[in-house]
Formats: sequence, C-alpha cells, structure tokens
Amino acid sequence: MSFESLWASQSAIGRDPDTGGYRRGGWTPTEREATHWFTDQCAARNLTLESDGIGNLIAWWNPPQDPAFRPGIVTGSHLDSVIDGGAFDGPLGVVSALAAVDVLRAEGFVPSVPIGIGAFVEEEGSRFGMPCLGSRVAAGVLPPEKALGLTDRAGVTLAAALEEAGIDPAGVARSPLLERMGTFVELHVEQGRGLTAPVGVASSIWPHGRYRFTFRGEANHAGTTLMEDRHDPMLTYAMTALAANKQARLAGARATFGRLSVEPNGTNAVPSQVTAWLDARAADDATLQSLLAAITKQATERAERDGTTLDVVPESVSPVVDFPTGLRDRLVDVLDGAPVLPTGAGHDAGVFSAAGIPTAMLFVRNPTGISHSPAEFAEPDDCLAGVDALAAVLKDLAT
Ligand code: HGY
Ligand code: MN
Ligand code: MN
Repeated sequence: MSFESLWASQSAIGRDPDTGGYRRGGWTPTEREATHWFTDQCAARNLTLESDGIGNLIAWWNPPQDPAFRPGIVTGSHLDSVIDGGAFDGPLGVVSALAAVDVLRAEGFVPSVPIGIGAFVEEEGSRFGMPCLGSRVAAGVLPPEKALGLTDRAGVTLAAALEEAGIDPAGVARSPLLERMGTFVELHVEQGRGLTAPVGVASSIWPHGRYRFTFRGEANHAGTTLMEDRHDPMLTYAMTALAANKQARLAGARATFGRLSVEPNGTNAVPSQVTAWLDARAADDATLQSLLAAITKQATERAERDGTTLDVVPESVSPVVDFPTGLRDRLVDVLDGAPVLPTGAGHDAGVFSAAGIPTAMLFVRNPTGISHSPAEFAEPDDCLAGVDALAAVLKDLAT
C-alpha cells in the first residue's frame, strides 16, 4: 500500500469538519477508532501484535529464523492528538513506520533482528493532563496506581476510561512490552521552523514542564464592588501571563498559558478562583528552573498587591533528553549527512531514552513550523523522503 493511500485511510478519523483539527483524546471513541485502524493494518501485514495493560501497542515483524524473538528495533509514535490538533503530530510516525516496513518487504529485505511498530497512548496528555502517559507507565516512571487515579475534565478516572475502552485496569502494571525494545527510533513531523532539509535527526529534547497556577480571590458583584475593594484573581492571573511572556523572552525560553478555568465563570461577578496551566520550556534545566522561579516570584508579589492567594503545583516536569550521540551519528551517516537539531517538543522517544533505551528521532520538514493546530502541514514529497529515510535507518539497524 502506498504511503498516500495509507495516510488517506486514517486521516478522516477524529477530524473536526468545521475546524479541520483533530480530536483524538486518549481512549476516546475517535482515538480508539484510530487504534483499530492501526491494528487492522498490522494484521494485514501479519505483524504479531503485543499490547500492555494501558493500551500501548507494538506489532512485530519477527524474522523467520528468529524463534527466540530477541529484542529488536522498534519504530513508531502516537495516534492521539491535542485538542483540535494537526494531522501529522503522531500519526506521521505511525503511518511512516508501516510504509517503511512495506518498502523493506517489497525489496526483499529480511531483518536479522525483529522490527516492531509501536503506537503509544495519550502522548499529548490532552485528556488526563500527563504528557507521554502511556510510555511513562510502560517505562515504569509513572506508577500504575498514580496513572489510574488521573481524571479528565469530566472527572472520569483513567481506570474508568480504560474499562469503557474494554481494557482491564488491573493489567496496568509495568509491562514487559519494552523488554524487547532494544532500540527505538521515532519519526515525527518537525514542530518548529528549524529544519530546512526534508529530513533531520534530533540531538535533544528541551526540558519542559506543566505547572498548575491556582489564584484565589473574593467573589463579588461586578457592578457594585469598587475597583479598589476587589480581590480579583483574574487580575493576578492576567499580570502573571504578561510576566511569563516577558520572562520567557528574556531567557530565550517558552512560556504558554493555553488553558484556563474560572470559578464561577459568571459574566457579572468577580471570580472567586482562576486556575491556569503554564507550559514552560527552556534549552536547559537550569534556565527552566530560573524561569519558573521568576514567574512565580512576580505572580506572588502581584497576589499580595491584589489581596489574592496563589499556589503553584508542578503537574509534570521532564528534564532535558540528550539522545545518544553514537546512534544519532549513525543515523546521520545512513542519511548522508542529514542536519541535526534540537526540539522544544516532548515525545515518547524522550521517555524511552531517559529510561535507558538507545533512542533516536527523525524529523520531517514542516514548511511553516506550525503545530498543535489544524494548520499543521508537511509536503507529500517530504513525507515520502521521511519514509525512505526511516526504511534506510531500519535496514541499517536491523542488519
Ligand atoms: O507538548 C509536546 O511537547 C508534545 O507535542 N507532546
Ligand atoms: Mn504534540
Ligand atoms: Mn507528537
């Protein structure tokens, strides 16, 4: 099956007809439909499907002469999306993996070690708030009981969501799934404007974290309460958002408040509470820490002036990931000198690398650099170049 037809066979799943964006939250019906598309494609290729208790999947191409099913080379990515996300973030890595296996088989290649295609659940954390939820549980860095207790915005626990998806929550333990992951290579659409060639190789993933800022004030009447008598948490939040933007610019870092919850969220009442989630990232751990400290300091000072209170809770923090240089350089050689670049986006590859699994990433050019948006795009020729690059890398690693 050609890349184009493979791509087309999944690209309508979870796509919002109005915005063109994708809504494939972890274990929701649309994400399950995408997962079933994946398992059908694996079955059509006689790949041996393995799943762990949370729904991560690896489908194996076991070489005929290898009854021991030794550790192999896994490639893949995720099928879930951010809310109203783009078409390529995640699915490009999974579709390219299937297409790369097709290319290798078409030329008669037989791997000397198994090749696995992986799809890891809830990488975006868009439903349960924990990025790389599936790969963190698989790698044993997120305790199953903590994962199962996570709730989505409707208050549904992960345990309940799994049951609804037909997965027994009792199975969510550190899975043997990764025991055969000898090496992991993730192909992903580039999510910035740093890649000017069709394909690049990742050097590192920036440290990044998600922090919940809760501003508490005093609910009051919007019309009768004098401005000087208010304790308005929205004001403290607003100043914090401006401070975050300024501090990030000064530090050459990134700070985003993209999600907000206002209580009681009335038009004619000063709010009692504003909860805001900060996504902060920087080129190194020290800069990330100092960025957080600077933002928190200014927010706290403003809260004192407004007579409001603030507490800041880190929900997830991922230290810098430097991919092993030997494997990185091997991919650069296989690809005749592909450019090497860091990324400010988190990936399952970062979790596996941090867990000690030799890991590398391939990036496919994104002409506008826009991502986590319906406007996310990659040229068909660059996608095909990505498939060829991945096939060449798999062939090299599995020989
Ligand atoms: O948010 C990220 O960095 C990634 O897209 N999950
Ligand atoms: Mn993403
Ligand atoms: Mn992604």
